[in-house]
Amino acid sequence: MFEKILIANRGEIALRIQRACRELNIKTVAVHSEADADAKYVRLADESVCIGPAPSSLSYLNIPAIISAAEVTDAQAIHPGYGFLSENADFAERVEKSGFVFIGPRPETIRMMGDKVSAKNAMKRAGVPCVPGYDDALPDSPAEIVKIVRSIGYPVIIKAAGGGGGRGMRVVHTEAALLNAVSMTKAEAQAAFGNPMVYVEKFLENPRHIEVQVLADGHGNALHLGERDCSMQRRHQKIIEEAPAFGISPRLRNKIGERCAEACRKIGYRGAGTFEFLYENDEFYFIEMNTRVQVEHPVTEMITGVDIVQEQIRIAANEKLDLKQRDIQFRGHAVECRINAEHPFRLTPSPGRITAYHTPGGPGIRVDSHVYHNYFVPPNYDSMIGKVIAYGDTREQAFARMRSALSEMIVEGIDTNIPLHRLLLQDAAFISGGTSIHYLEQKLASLAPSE
Ligand code: MV4
Repeated sequence: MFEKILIANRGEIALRIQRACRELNIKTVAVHSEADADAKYVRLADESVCIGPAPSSLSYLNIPAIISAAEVTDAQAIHPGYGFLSENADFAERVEKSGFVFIGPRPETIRMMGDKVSAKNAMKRAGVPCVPGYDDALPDSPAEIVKIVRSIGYPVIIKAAGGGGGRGMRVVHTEAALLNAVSMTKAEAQAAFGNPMVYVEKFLENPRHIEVQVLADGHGNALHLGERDCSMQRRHQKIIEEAPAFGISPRLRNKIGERCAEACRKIGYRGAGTFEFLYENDEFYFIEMNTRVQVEHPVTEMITGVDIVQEQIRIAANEKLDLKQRDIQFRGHAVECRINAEHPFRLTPSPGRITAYHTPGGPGIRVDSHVYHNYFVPPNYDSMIGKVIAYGDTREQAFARMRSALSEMIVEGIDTNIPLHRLLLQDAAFISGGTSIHYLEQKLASLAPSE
């Protein structure tokens, strides 16, 4: 096992990774920007290195500074967390070329999943059900494009091969709008990702976003940890996630989960990973794979008892998975509310000083957050300041505990989305279960038409 790990991230996930390291008796190195010098996880780390000024491009995305920090502190491995450099294949490659272990998949795997066309083809070949569409990037010939899309049938969605997470997409309802939409998406893709390739899929009108968590070692062993429903989102930012997904039977869970685990074995996947699906009319359709730990990993940890971050570290240390699929029991229900420093309905960021802070507790409540009384939320980064996770024997109990937790929670001095969470936990359609990816945007529009 490693003796020292450098954590190339900030905020709650930096703290989460540190906790996993401490339990495994691994020393930690925190790297931080000038804006994060006073952060709790920086003080709690065994060592810390300032890697640059506040803007991410000069600090958390500064590859040479991070590798130098690993060199001067003699760390053996680098955990990238989520966001920032976590899915950057060039970073993973440079980490390994510099003699450190990258805690994540091989650089070639990250690169393959970063190209959404090659990711989809790999998964289709490996037996994972995909959204119907055309299996290649679109050709240049207008006549061929028209023919391809006629065979799929309208509506379709044009997506950038180098995109993902909702960036660079366009829905097309008619042939009249097709060629212009393709040109526009290509131009945007070139500008945003340096890659003009686009592909086309049947557009699913009202799906849910359900994802499957997997763990795979470098020795041919893979297992799934069930699914999460992440449909409660706006502008591609999830705000509530839960596990298991409402209405998925154990049989269906095991079927789709086993398809994902088998795909991991077939492509030689290593590390923790997430298969993202759209779910509509009782069918799963693969869209993308994430090669990092995700914000919402705690809901899976709560219902399986598996520490996903510790497993990532063990796998990176070349250990074999000691868990077998039959050891994984799904028990109870968990829900997570992401707490953001933003106006609850206008959704504008609200950085600043936290003048009063009280976190909830009690049975089944977990709070993953790096903030504290008098903490200053810097304006330079993502607005998420923490996560409240509620576990219960049933979905009803988990929701009741979440309501109680949200009623106890106090964050003053800045705006947060806690009032929105309180409202959603009382929402009849959400409570009934199975609301789609469009639900929150519709609800927000009906709540505050004037705002
Ligand atoms: C889709 C889709 C409908 N049909 N693909 C957006 C994020 C990116 N990961 C894929 N996305 C979508 N792909 C087909 N064929 C609708 C979305 C989508 C979405 C997906 C997941 C979560 C939120 C979303 C919000 C809007 C659109």
